[in-house]
Amino acid sequence: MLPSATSDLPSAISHSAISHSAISHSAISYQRSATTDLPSAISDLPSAISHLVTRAGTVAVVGKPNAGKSTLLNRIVGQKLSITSPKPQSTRDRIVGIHTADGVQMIISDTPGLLNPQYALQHAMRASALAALGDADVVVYIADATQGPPPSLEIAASLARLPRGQLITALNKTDSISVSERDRLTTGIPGSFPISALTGDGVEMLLAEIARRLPESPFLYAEDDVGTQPLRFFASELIRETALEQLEQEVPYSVACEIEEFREDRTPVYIRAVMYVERETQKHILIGHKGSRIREIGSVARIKIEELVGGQVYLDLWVKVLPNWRRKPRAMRRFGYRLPEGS
Ligand SMILES: Nc1nc2c(ncn2[C@@H]2O[C@H](COP(=O)(O)OP(=O)(O)OP(=O)(O)O)[C@@H](O)[C@H]2O)c(=O)[nH]1
Ligand SMILES: [Mg+2]
Repeated sequence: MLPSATSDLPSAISHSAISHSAISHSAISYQRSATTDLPSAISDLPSAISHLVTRAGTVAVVGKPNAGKSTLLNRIVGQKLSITSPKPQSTRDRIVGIHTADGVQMIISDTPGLLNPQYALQHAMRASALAALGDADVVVYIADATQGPPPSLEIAASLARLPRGQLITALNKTDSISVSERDRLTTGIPGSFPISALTGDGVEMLLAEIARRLPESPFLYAEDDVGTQPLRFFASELIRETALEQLEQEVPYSVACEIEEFREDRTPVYIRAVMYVERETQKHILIGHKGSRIREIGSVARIKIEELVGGQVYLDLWVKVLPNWRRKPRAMRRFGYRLPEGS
C-alpha cells in the first residue's frame, strides 16, 4: 500500500546523485509532482494529456534465493542498486528502487530470497521479504526457469495466505534454456512472463503489465530518483558483495559490513568500514597471507564505490570478530537487520 502522505516516504537518491556527486534529495511533494506533469505551453498538450493520469504504486520482487531478483531490479532502474552474486542469499534486506517512465512510477522492492529460516539473520531476512510482499500493490514472483516448472508462490514461500497485491509470475533466466522449454514452461503457467533479467529480454513486456496493474496516483518521488537508501548503505553493500565474490564456503555468509565514517566533504571521499566475521579463523581467512586478501577486497570494493559516488574514494577497511552475530538479535540490529516483533 502507498503511504498516505509523502512525508511517510524516505528521502531518495537521484540518477544525478548516483552518477555525479553523493547528494541525497528529499522525497518530492505531492504538489510538486502534480505541477511537473502539467503542460507549460499549449504545444506540450498532446504528451501532457497522456500523463495527466499518472499511475504510481509499490511493487515487490519476491522468489527463492538466487532466482535473479536483484538482477531484475538493477535492470529495471538502469543502475546497480542491489548487489548480485551466483551465491544464494546475497540480498539480506529490502532494497528499494524507483522507476519512472511514460506517466508511471514504480516503487520496487527487491527482497531477500524466501527460505525456511534456520537462525536469527534468516528470520530477519524472511520477515523483510514478507513485509514487502504484504505492502505491495503488485507482487512479481520471479522463478528460475532453468530449474523446471516452479512451485506456486504460496508453496515456494510457505505462505499461509496469498498477498493482497496482484500477482505476476516471471520465469527468469530464459536465455539459458531452449525456446521449446521456455514455451512449455510459459504455457504451464497461464499469464506468466518469460524474461531474462541478464539480457533484458521480455522485461519491457513485464513492465507494461506491472504498469497496467498499478493504481492511478500522483508520483510520490521526483522523476529522476532511483533509490531511497543512503549512499553509505550502498557502500557497505558493495564491500559485502566483493567479499561474496572473493571468499568461499561459509565465510562470506558470516560477513557484515559497518561504515564507521563516511566523509563526503573530503577529497578523496573518506570511508572507514569494518567487516565483521563470527570467528577468529574467519578473520584470518579474510585478512589473508600478509594482508593480501583484505587488500584485494578493499581495492575492488573501492573501485565500485568510486563509480557509485562519482569521484575518488579512500577506503580504510578493517576486520573484526563479533562472535556468532548472525544468531544474536542485538548484534544484528547494529548492522540494521531487524527481527519481526516479538522474536
Ligand atoms: N543466465 C542468467 N543468469 C541470471 C539471470 N538473472 C540473474 N542471473 C544470475 O543469477 C545469479 C543470482 O542473481 P541475483 O540477482 O543475485 O539473484 P537473487 O534472486 O537476487 O538472489 P538472492 O538475493 O541471493 O536471493 C547471478 O549470478 C546472476 O548473474 C538471467 O536472466 N540469466
Ligand atoms: Mg538478491
